[in-house]
Amino acid sequence: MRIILATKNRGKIKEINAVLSGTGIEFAGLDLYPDMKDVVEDGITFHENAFKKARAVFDHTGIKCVSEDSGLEVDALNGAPGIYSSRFASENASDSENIGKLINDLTGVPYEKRTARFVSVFCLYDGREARYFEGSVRGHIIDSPRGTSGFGYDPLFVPDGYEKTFAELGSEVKNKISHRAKAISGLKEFLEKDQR
Ligand code: ITT
Repeated sequence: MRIILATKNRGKIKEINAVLSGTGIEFAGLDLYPDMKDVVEDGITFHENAFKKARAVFDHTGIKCVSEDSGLEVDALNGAPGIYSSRFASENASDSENIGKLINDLTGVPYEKRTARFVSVFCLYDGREARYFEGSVRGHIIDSPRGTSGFGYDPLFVPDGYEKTFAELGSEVKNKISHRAKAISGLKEFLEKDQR
């Protein structure tokens, strides 16, 4: 089964491959298509942006593909940064710049009101039909980064039921309980049935 994974985010690629390891399902990266241009993510939902990425890669390669759009929704910020998570501080912001802005925007908000959720939406597109697989995980945003594993906002996010951040818990725990792991489990089930 040849499916292209339509993402340039190395953190995502690593996690997706780790969750799929041992299943026999393997996605090919975009490495073979260095001329693939960045996709403009101007949709207003995770679903729309996931579809835009999958369609652009399908149009370029002609091969079935899977994309993912994800982000962090913070309740005290009315759901921000949401679909703007990767460019929260500025258009080409680094993870640490985004973390800095989030800490700043939540200054003075008490722990019990710092609730948030990570959301992941995968889109599988074969040129005719798009299918979506979603997952989310709730937790709290702390006021200074802790831990070095993972990527993005992981050093600030403490998932419900734990006292450590995703960046402290490490990939073994994160890849069992994360928004991405949950979304992939639906995708995996679908692909396994599809193969039979
Ligand atoms: P692609 O579009 O190429 O897939 P991207 O990084 O631009 O890569 P998104 O538009 O989906 O991907 O943005 C997702 C952002 O949400 C990501 O850059 C992080 O800032 C944040 N995010 C998503 N999942 C996360 C996770 O598991 N841990 C920490 N931060 C996460």
